[in-house]
Amino acid sequence: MPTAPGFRHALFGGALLASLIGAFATPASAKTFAVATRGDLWAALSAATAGDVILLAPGDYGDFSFTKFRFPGGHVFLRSADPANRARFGQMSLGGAQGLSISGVDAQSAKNPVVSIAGANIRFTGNRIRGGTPNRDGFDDAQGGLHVRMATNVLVGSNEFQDLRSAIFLQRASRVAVLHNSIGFVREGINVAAVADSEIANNHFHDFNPNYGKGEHPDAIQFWTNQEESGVTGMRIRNNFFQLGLNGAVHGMFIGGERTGIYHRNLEISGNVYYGSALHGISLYRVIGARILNNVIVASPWADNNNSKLRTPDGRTGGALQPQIRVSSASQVEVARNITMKGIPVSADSTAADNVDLYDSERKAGESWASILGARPVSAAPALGEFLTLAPSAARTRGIGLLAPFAHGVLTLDPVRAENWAASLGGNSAAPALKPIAANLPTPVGASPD
Ligand SMILES: [Ca+2]
Ligand SMILES: [Ca+2]
Repeated sequence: MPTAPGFRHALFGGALLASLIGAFATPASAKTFAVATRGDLWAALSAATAGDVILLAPGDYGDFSFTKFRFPGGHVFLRSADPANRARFGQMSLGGAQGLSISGVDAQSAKNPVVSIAGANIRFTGNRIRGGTPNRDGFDDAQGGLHVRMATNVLVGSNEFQDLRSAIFLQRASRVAVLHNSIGFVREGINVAAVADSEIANNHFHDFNPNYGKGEHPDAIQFWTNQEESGVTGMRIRNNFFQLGLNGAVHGMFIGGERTGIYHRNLEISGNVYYGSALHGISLYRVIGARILNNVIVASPWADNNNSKLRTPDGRTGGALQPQIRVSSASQVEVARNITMKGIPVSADSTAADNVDLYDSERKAGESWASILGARPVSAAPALGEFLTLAPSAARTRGIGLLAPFAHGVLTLDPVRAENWAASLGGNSAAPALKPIAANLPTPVGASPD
């Protein structure tokens, strides 16, 4: 059932007002609850009001449902008391919870998903989320890490996701900010459907462990529209580092759409760096209105196999192709100042200008790596700095590619620092500052492959 737009906007308005009050008027009567058991925690949540702090003593709090707790007018701050001995949870269910800030805890469970959020005005920061078999290998895990569904005004920030079938799932939600998370030892990154006015930025994707033997189609970020009544609208994907120099294809940003007549609209994809061997560095299908600026999409050495059928019997190793930016099945797309492989096919009503086409081993054509990056990154996990546009160079003068490094991945797992960082971002997640797309839109043709 889709969320009606009127309902969604009314809810967001309330959440924004509440968060502003919380930011500027922490009540003088704020209390601190020190808890050490599940019973203590339940009692503290039952007694708390916005502005209060709940300190969790070291220990195991098991599966815990926060669903019934709603704190209007701000947040109740829940965090580990001892940064060196973090509170542990199993499955954390935030159902329709409102006004909760949870920082510096560990959640680990074989249940699916490990953490779920379906309420409003939630901050989830500095936490570690792990699935059923925590051995820094996603091959043997069946869980989703964190689901944000039917929710609004949610920050998922500076968390570590490991040992998961998929890290994050955003669906039918608005005002969701997914910032500075480290996502590794998983088989799929972030999946997004029917989300509005949200941002995915400064995340670090690394060490994926897909099972190609099961026919998996791993993506760091995948959008879809299957069984949805709307696409994703108003989304910014910025300054993410996709460090995926593996012996197998993990796609970067696969912005797909399965349903005829359902489009993603108003997207910005800027300043991201993808290093890997999958076809879809950035691919847009059934999209109307997007800006793709200053991304760096480059092939890892594995890509030079130029063979999509390299699967080994154990399922650990997958195919290899030159990664690309593909926007030929999207409408009204501006593609500028990117560095990529094999050129950029665009649709008739889109524009591509001032992009660099790097030399690739398939066509044996393109601009030299030395002239654009100085040297080709070749290790399994090159540092972000290896993707900076060479200085000085003609490409840098033209403002192409990555001109300055950006912070990526977890900023802190410390309970207090994570909580303070979240508070410093303001009361709600960032809204993309994009222009509305013009009316009388042409209908793009073309469906997603797969
Ligand atoms: Ca595992
Ligand atoms: Ca996928």
